[in-house]
Amino acid sequence: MSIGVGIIGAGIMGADHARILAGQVAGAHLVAISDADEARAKSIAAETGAKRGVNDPMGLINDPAIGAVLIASPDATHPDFAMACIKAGRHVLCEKPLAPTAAEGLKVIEAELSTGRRLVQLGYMRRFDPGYAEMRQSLQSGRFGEALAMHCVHRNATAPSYFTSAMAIVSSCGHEVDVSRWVLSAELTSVHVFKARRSKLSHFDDPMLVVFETDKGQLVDVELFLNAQYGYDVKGELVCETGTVSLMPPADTVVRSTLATSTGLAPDWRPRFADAYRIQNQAWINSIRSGSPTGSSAWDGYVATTVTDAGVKSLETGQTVQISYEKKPALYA
Ligand code: ISE
Repeated sequence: MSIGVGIIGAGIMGADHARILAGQVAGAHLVAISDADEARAKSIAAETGAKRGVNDPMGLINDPAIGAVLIASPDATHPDFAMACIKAGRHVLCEKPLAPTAAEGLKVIEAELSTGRRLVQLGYMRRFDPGYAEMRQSLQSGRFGEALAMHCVHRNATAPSYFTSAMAIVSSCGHEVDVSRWVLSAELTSVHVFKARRSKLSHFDDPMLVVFETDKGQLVDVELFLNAQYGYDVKGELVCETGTVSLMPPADTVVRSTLATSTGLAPDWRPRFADAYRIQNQAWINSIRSGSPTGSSAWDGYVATTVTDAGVKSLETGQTVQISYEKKPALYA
């Protein structure tokens, strides 16, 4: 049976998810798209063949024709919408972050625990990127011995004008938090945020260097540079005892011309992670149909917010901050 999907938010990500679900994912159909700007919701609904464009997210959640809801509204609204979906028994794919802070994320965990089943998947799509998946697989194969460190670079061409240093840690660095935990099968135990000399083209601390320690004694370093100007650029290298595994530059061709070789870069994350989003969204629908959850859970979302809370504290104090978590409930084992 095809799953009826509703999307909350018709901005950059909501529209992208609507196109992916309509054109590249089997086993689901779009029922409604909701946005505070109803005209925008209607326009994306018309483009993607969704039955309705509305400005009533609660009505969408409670629509009996909708079995699964994709939340792509502004970050601060995620926990309330996720809890309303849980209450209505809807499956959820919630764009990251689960919540702006760990305290708000915990409320979602409590709501999910009260149902006794996992309904929420977090949109940390890098877990579905073929490069990161192969990196994790290489480590698990044991071919290169133990993992010692992971180097990450996260650059955007430009950040939105409303972005702050704290948002860079929560919204952007949150990806590295999730993917490094997943690749290393480890938990992050401390964080120190260093501010580099600020680019004069940036209105917040940019670039920053973020260094994490893991419970296995590894180091994870992240260069966050969200006004790098030249394009969207994500790099990752896993350093093991007898070898390293690096992400390849995401290009199908190399151009040689006028005494130089070059490969293209995307303006933002959607082309770079197009495969990851498509695979993630198909896996979400498959997991609803099969009853076996996949991807990042609400717990992973809570962990990411706990780490980013600590990162924001380090940014504010200039100190290394130790990270502690609630006890992991059995539902997420
Ligand atoms: C954005 O929300 C994303 O998720 C992108 O992957 C990230 O690169 C960007 O910095 C975030 O703002």
